[in-house]
Amino acid sequence: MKFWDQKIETMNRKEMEKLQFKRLKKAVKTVYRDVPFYKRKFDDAGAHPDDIRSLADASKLPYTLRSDFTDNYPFGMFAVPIDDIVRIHSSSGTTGKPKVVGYTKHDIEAWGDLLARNFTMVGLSHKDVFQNSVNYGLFTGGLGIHNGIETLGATAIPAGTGNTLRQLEMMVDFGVTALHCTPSYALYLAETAVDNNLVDQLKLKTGCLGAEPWSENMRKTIEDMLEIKAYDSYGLSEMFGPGIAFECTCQDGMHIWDDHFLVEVLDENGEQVAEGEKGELVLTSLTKEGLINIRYKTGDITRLLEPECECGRCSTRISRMIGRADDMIIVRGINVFPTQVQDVISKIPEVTNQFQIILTRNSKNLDEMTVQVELEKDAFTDDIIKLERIQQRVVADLMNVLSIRTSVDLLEFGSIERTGGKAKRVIDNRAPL
Ligand code: ADP
Ligand code: K
Ligand code: ZN
Repeated sequence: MKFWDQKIETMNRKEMEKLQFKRLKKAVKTVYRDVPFYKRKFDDAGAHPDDIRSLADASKLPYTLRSDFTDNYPFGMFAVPIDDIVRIHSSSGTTGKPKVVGYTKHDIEAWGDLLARNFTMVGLSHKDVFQNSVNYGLFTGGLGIHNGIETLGATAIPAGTGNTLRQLEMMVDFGVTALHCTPSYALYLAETAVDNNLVDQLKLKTGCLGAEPWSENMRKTIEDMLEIKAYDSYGLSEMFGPGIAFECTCQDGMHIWDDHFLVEVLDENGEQVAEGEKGELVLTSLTKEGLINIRYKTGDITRLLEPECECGRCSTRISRMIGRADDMIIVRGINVFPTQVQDVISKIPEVTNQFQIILTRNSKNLDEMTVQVELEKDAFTDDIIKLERIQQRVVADLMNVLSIRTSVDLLEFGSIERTGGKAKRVIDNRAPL
């Protein structure tokens, strides 16, 4: 099967926009009527549901921010009474306080359906045995993906995180063909599989990896080590969780689903960017009941791509995430995204893809950036000259891309902590000025 929902996935622009407009009007009316927070927000901005006379009128509505979730903690953003909420999740809290999200029965079904659509897009079906190696707590990647696997009709293995060797043994014993986890954990699984000579025994063919930024080179490394195809999966709790945007088998950008979301990619002035340009992803929920977000500023930076795709789907398309706005660090006035560091080191064979950025301030109050990287096992040597050469290469390549001088620490293989959750890449020890 090529499509899960062919009609929607291949709907032409005009018809899709008609559907979006109908859903947008309903969503805006609902939040204005049922969510005091939105009533206030709209009133303050001089916006009213009656102003929405076309899809483009969405730009008259105020943005919703992450801080709105903390300000209305825990349930103040919900659009239905708690009686109608059948499940609560919360953001993993990578940055700041967690955001609490709620789902009606219909939301859970719609989310499962959306994930089944994505899984079908990368060639999965009810025949697959699908291991979900993320945390099953409040994090949406656990139960959320699980629900999608069951909706698809594949066999769900709720592996959770931890005990990596045991996870691999399970994959061998159960004949696991598909895996969901973070890219950094996939890399760790791959390292462990290679170390234990397990790769040949795996039946794994597809990885759905997401929840944190990763690079094209990291994809290649994971694909080569595990002998699989790996696809980028993007989502955020505020909009359901995973499944909002997903790569197809073309592996050239993600499809983002216009029937569920009004998609904007905005520049600093709040204008929609041209195709190929980057901006912040701003999303409006069109189908949700429990929690309806109007023009939610995701903080995630992406590039808007041309909508045509060889796979035949007609959705809006975006590039992999370049970074999140609040991940960006400013070092001596220069903007640095951790993904840029990942890109650089993934091209250097002697070091692994694991890294950590340590920020400090020197006695002259200037920022210092140290990048800790790990030597590959087979690059380990007592030869100081050789080690220095590797270190200098990392410094030089980082300098080329970032335009700032960094110190580089070469660590022994395995020194940087591998977790099943999102990797912590930046440690900012700079005292406030
Ligand atoms: P938190 O903000 O606490 O991490 P979530 O667990 O809801 O909350 O994570 C959502 C965020 O994770 C997104 O806003 C985005 O920054 C990041 N993310 C999710 N999937 C991807 C992906 N495929 N690529 C890059 N970043 C991603
Ligand atoms: K995150
Ligand atoms: Zn496609």
